[in-house]
Amino acid sequence: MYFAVISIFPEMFASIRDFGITGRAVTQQQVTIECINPRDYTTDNYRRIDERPFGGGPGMVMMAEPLAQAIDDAKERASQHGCRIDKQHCPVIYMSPQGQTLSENSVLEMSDYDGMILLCGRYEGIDERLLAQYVDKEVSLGDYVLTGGELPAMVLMDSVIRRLPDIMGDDKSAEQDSFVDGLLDCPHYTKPRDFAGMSVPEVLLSGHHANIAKWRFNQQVLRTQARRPDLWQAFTPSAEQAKWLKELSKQD
Ligand code: 4GY
Repeated sequence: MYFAVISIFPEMFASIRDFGITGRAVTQQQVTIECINPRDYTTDNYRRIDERPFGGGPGMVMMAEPLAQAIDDAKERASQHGCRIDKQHCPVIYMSPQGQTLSENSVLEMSDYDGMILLCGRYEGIDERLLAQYVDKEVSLGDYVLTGGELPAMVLMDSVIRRLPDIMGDDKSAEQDSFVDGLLDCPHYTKPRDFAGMSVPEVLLSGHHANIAKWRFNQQVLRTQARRPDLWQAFTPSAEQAKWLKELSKQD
């Protein structure tokens, strides 16, 4: 999968490019991440990318021109990397609190793209005409405001990369995780058997795989009911999960 990131702070992307599972995906060429600095598309001596807002008020606004050229270049590069250049296959995505909230379902849909072009805003934001002309999709991480779109772009890339086929070292873990079946994750334990006066739940040491699976599902249910009643309300169990829920309701 191909990612072009448009940002005035390209060095920030070392953290996703060079570390962990995402870093390995880059090294193994399952993923390409290219940064494009809109400052390189300015024409004045000061390399200005921001200006004061029309109508007045505090802060600065990113100008349309350098960003438009950066996006055109990003599309050129994306096509050289085999991306089909349309919003179905390689959308231009703007990270902002005004967008649709990211979810594991939308992440999974986005993992089918050939690539994406991620536009990172700074200051008060970007000239609305650039957004109207060039942006296919606006995505938010949640109802809070950051100082720039770089961290959100990396969050989006990280969540999409981990849903690509053959990316996770321990293959099944992406599907087994929290949210994939609409429930929170179960607790995890490892060595030592005793820590701070607490032992490991007996069933996990039993080697009885069916009982372990049922226990973990039960923990997911209890945690989701207690912590996220909204998710529990929306949860639709699979046939096997429905059977387990019936068994568990008889137990207490
Ligand atoms: N929340 N979700 C977010 C954000 C900050 C554009 C400069 C968010 O996605 N992005 O807070 N981005 C940016 C937004 C102008 C600040």
